[in-house]
Amino acid sequence: MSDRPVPRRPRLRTTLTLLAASVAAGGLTLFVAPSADAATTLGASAAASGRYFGTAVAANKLSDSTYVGILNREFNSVTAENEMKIDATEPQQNQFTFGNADRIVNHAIAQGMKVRGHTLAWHSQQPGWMQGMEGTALRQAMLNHVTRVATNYRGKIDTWDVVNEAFADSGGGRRDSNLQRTGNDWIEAAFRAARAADPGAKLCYNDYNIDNWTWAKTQAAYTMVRDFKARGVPIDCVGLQSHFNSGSPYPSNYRTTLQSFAALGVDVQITELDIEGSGQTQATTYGNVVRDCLAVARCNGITVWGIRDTDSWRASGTPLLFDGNGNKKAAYTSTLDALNAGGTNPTTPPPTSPTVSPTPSPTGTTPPPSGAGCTATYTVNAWTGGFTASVKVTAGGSGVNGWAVTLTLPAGAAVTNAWNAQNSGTTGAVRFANVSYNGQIAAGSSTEFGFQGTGSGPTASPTCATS
Ligand code: 9MR
Repeated sequence: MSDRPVPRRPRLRTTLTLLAASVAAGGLTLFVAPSADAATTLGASAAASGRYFGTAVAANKLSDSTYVGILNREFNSVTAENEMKIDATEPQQNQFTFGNADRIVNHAIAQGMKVRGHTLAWHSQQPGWMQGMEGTALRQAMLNHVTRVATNYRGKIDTWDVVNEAFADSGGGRRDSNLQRTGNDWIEAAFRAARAADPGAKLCYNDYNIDNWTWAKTQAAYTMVRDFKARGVPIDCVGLQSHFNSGSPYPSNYRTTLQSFAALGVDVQITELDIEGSGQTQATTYGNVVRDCLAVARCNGITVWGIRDTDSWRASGTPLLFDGNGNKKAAYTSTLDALNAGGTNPTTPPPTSPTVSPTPSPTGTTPPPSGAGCTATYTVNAWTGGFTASVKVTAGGSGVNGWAVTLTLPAGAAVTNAWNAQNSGTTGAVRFANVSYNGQIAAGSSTEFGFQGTGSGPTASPTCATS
């Protein structure tokens, strides 16, 4: 041994020194290159280029240890497969249930994963009470739903699919639905309500069969997004579901579609990816999809629609990355290799500030109390014929045990429903009193309530009184 000229240990030190110097110089690309240093999970590999790799999750599978093991190891974003849909979160009108959605959100937060919210307004999976509604009543119920659910999850959702699947499968027009029949502006009204409720979340339009650039449905969605951007409707991203099969195959112009949407000034995300097939053919298509996303700076996340083939809504098409036993398929390896090969880094700007009409408030403020009393401020999100208002009640230096805010509505306006407060009257000077659980406010602290109405929103200053 003593005659060996180059011992191993100094060589290792040299390597470590070079690595440290590279990191210090910001040379993280070293770890993206396909080498022994490449990331070994989908999430970590996507994160190396500033993206996420997510999956749809079903709450009832969070007790399956194989499922959770893969989820926690491989993914850094989740979408509730069904638990945040309208029928799940508002089964009876104005009665909200978040139990199953919370199980998914809480799991994701504990694991440091992002959450894609899916979905606030959709013609499908409506609860029975909503299916039977039309017109103004439905428009208001939809906006109330958007406001309440987005408010409930404010601060926890990275991106909301605000509106899902609003275009017809052929012909390039809107899909007929009870929501569409409330007026063509229902989509932008939903986006405005979502922005007002959770200004920090990115807001997406999400659809299937908008992958092929030459298809009329793709062009229809593109034209809507271009119009929204031109008119200041608050939209941040487009979700391409990308359910690929023989009837709707991966198109060779997919990258063009991603680039074209991105050029409008929105992020693009692949939101429900699954590719029916098997073996190397399927693997190659997965790799192509990932390479297309990585080639587009604003394609900042990919979500597959389930973990194992047996978890899929189309299980017989074996469209996912893991087999029924949780083993990695060739499609997994191809996906990871494509992620590890790297791509452009995303240049995602923060969400634009809320664009609502009329200009967001706080509109009126009562004078600050000197040591006692309360103050109120509010913001309004209005559309033609209706509005929602969010009111913040702040206690003065002595704290309060009960409060009431009075807001005067303009002529013709009327309150249709309120949350976290009880209203007396619906027109003119309307009084909103605390409910049982939010009457007590500690000194300097705040609570919030909201209401929805027809006509124009309030513009006058509110008054706040203790009781
Ligand atoms: O995967 C979901 C499945 O469990 C439900 O039965 C189905 C009901 O509509 O919805 C599936 O998810 C859909 C998603 O919400 C929207 N895009 C199409 C997805 C597959 O149908």
